[in-house]
Amino acid sequence: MNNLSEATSMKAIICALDIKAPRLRDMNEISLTAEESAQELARLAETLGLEVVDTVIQERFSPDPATYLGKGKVQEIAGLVSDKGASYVLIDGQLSPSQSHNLEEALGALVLDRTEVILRIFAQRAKTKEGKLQVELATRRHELTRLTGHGTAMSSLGGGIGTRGPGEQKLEMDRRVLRRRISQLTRSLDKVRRVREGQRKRRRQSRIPQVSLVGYTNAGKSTLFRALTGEEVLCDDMLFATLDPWTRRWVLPSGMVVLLSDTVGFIQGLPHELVYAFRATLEESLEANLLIHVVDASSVTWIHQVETVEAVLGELGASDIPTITVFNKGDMLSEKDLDNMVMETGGSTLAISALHGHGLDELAALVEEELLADSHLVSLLVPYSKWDIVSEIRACGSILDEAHGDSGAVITCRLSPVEFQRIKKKLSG
Ligand SMILES: Nc1nc2c(ncn2[C@@H]2O[C@H](COP(=O)(O)OP(=O)(O)OP(=O)(O)O)[C@@H](O)[C@H]2O)c(=O)[nH]1
Ligand SMILES: [Mg+2]
Repeated sequence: MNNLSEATSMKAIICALDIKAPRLRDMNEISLTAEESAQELARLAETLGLEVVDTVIQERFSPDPATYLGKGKVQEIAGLVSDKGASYVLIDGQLSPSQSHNLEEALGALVLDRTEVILRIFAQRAKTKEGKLQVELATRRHELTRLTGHGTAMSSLGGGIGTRGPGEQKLEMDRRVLRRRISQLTRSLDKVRRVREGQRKRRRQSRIPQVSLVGYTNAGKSTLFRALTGEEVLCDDMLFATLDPWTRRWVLPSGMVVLLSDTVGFIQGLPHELVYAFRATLEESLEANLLIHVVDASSVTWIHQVETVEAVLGELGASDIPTITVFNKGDMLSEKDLDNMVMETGGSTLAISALHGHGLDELAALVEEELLADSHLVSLLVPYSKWDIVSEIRACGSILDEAHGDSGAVITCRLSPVEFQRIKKKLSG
């Protein structure tokens, strides 16, 4: 893989194909227009610290097997590269090793495809030990797939039939080194995860309901997390500001306590290597009683973003978790447009502005309603001598009425069957 430090400038040209054959448009059937997708790649480039100096979109029926873009287009871009002093050409698609190699030769610039751009952002942003290990694992796995490709392409370098040429021997060695590193990384990750497993167990035993924020990158998950928990997490107008998950207590206005998690955002074309490497972290965040799917209502591509998030959640086996959809950044839209969005989407849906703190009480009420969906209305006589039980009821249920007498109060509340049994036991014990 190329190294950022090899580049002489931070200028980049974005290139995309507008594929006309519907069958080849997009394997995931999520069809942003070529322009929208290229704009997103431009934002990814900026996140990486690059300056986008031009964008070239070519209409074709399918990618060129040798150079991805058409030969004439490649020449045109080579001219742009030298005119604009660009050191990078970013391709909004996935390149084969030979396409990547041929393009670099023809363009005289470092060529990165979408997967490589995203991997580099993750590498730049990972902070925790686990995050760093996961990113390196994803990167090495990606490199291994690339080497395998090169191997086939270069096997003709071998001396004769049945012998191995120097090129192939070197490749075999590179592959071995990569495989060794991959298994080392996997072992280190397992170790880190065993420690987390302990924390996770304790959390599960505490029986505090878990609520996770999910959504497309830059939708406003961390801003909402900060607004709800008061935790000073990084919120930034860049893609993938958050990589490592955070969990904090969120006390709802009613007194009910939940554990809220903020996590990494999704994006279309998220490299499989990354989903694989981050699987454990993601699955942990997604082991929730309830998801809050944060949608950037101000984005013109919000529908595609919702589809992407739902597809990744499906891939991670989290489709069945009850979900509240919040249309965030409501401050940037008219009330009418927001109402339409909420109405069209249906289900548990709400418009909010995390930045301005609008709609947060309504969100809390909706969260409580969802979490207590399987609860029953019950009455419990709580003696004043055991009054601390009332705060426990408040933390796991919802108190509707208190009727005070001489020695205690009758508490009318909503509790899940499990919590009801637990509280009843405490009262009689
Ligand atoms: N106008 C407006 N901007 C918002 C709102 N919520 C978040 N933002 C802005 O959107 C940008 C992204 O917010 P984040 O909270 O970092 O988004 P995120 O979903 O955590 O993004 P990643 O961690 O990168 O996936 C920031 O510039 C926020 O200030 C909102 O309600 N209104
Ligand atoms: Mg974030």
